[in-house]
Amino acid sequence: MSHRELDRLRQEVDEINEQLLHLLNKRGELVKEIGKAKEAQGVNRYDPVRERTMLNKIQEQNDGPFQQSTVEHLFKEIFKAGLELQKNDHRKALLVSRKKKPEDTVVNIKGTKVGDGTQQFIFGPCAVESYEQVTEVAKAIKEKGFTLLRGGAFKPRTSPYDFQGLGMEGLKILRQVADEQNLSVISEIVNPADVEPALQYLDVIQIGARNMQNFELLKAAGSVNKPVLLKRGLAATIDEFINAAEYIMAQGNGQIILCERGIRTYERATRNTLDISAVPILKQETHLPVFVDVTHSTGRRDLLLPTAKAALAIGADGVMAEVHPDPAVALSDSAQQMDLGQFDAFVRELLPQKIAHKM
Ligand SMILES: [Mn+2]
Repeated sequence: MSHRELDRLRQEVDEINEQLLHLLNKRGELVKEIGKAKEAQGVNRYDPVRERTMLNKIQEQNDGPFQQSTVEHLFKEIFKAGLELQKNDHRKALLVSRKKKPEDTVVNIKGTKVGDGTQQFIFGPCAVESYEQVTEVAKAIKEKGFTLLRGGAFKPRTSPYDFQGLGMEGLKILRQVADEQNLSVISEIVNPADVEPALQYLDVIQIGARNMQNFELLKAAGSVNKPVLLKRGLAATIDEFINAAEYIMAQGNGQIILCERGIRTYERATRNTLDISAVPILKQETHLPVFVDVTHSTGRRDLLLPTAKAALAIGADGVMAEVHPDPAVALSDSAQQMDLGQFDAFVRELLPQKIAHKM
């Protein structure tokens, strides 16, 4: 075969590649159309009967040189790619998705910007116990130059006999202390009816892990103009987590911070298993800022620092950890809260540049 002949054949192959590409994309467009029509009718996208009919027809018409099994394999791949297109199209519809909005969402909490590339921190006791207890922690937070104070007033506990929190009284204490120390308040709300009355005390509404799929609560938080910190459920997949955020945003409130707080696995060395890879996945899939709660994911004081380092290294927008003046007598989570000395050491180790800067 002459060089010229080979060139000619290669050119023909190139042309066929081009035609195939064109046809594949044309098929893709049609499949997307079908996907939309099916969605409108509420019909399942994948239809194995239809796929079998298509394959049979193709194989009937196949006169080589490819074997039937090869043809089947090639077309199965094409079908799969079409199904993926439909799925991507569906995902595109989510308001919280990167596909919908490529730019990062920045949540502004009274001047503290979460999600703009700077690292932010939320500290405070597990539960609000008294004005004095919250003040002590708040002063330590302020002294280190942080601005976000957490504290639980409504505590959904595993056991109904455990401390349930001070309720609205606890929120009032948080507000008073935060105003005195010039901090912002983050606290959990558990009842949709409490969202409105709590607004005057809160700067960020927290929706806890046990309520991640409390859809009425998500809707209530979504219909007010206040940032929301949404924690991942203890047995929730990333997809379920993203859809929970979508519930909030679908009501009009897009000021959402996602918080990875560990998931339940068979591992018992930690209270939960910190799903650290969820952070970059959530950052890729959504435009929302992502926090890591190192206290509840590990349940161990000795792991707070290494997991916080990991969280920041992997791209989290911030870290949340619990601090109590005297964890030994704390009414909840006494095993994993830091005391004020440990809090000092934690910040010094985690953010040496911050402390150096202050000196
Ligand atoms: Mn706690």
